[in-house]
Amino acid sequence: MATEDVNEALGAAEVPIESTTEKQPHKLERKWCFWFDNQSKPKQGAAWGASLRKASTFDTVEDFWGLHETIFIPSKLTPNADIHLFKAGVEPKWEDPECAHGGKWTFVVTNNRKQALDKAWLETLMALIGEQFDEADEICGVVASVRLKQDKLSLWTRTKSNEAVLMGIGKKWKALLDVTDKITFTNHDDSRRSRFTV
Ligand code: MGP
Repeated sequence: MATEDVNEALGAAEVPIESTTEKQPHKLERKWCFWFDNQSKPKQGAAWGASLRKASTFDTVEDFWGLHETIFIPSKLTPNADIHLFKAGVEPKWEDPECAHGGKWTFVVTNNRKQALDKAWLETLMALIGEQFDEADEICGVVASVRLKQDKLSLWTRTKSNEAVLMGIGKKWKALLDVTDKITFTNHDDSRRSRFTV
């Protein structure tokens, strides 16, 4: 699918899940949602979140692969778009009660950008839906942010203060990504505060 088609498809109604097999599907431990936010043409005066929308919910391995392979690949997006994979019932917003007291680990993609971004994204998705984190209950979801200067992935956590949980998640994620680059943690309160404009 071409980039324009992807963006158009994601901007339309809820993305239907095409059944990929007639065999008994493999149920995931929990339900997940893909979200999408294309801020490349923001409407003037629109509040943050105006273009954020839930794209698809799934709870089987087969549906995950069907969705991921057809559309949810970061390198196919235009700059200033975000794709999210969050637990069903959790919105990818600071305001969501599950996220409100948390923060995010961020991995900035520096080398070989698009390929590295897609690889890191897929590794992270598989680790999440495969429940590979010991602290899985403390994770809200992950965001891939496609930007002109540098793409990044952010793994959102429920807590901003439980150091043992945060370090467990951060170390595991870094090992899964198999990178030597530093990843950094920011709590959502700091993200809010550091962005005042007049
Ligand atoms: P961002 O997209 O998380 O940061 O937030 P990034 O990607 O470093 O910045 P960018 O300029 O490259 O996009 C960017 C801005 O979006 C924030 O400063 C807020 O104004 C707004 N924003 C982002 N998030 C995740 C939220 C949110 O959850 N709630 C609200 N109200 N605003 C948000």
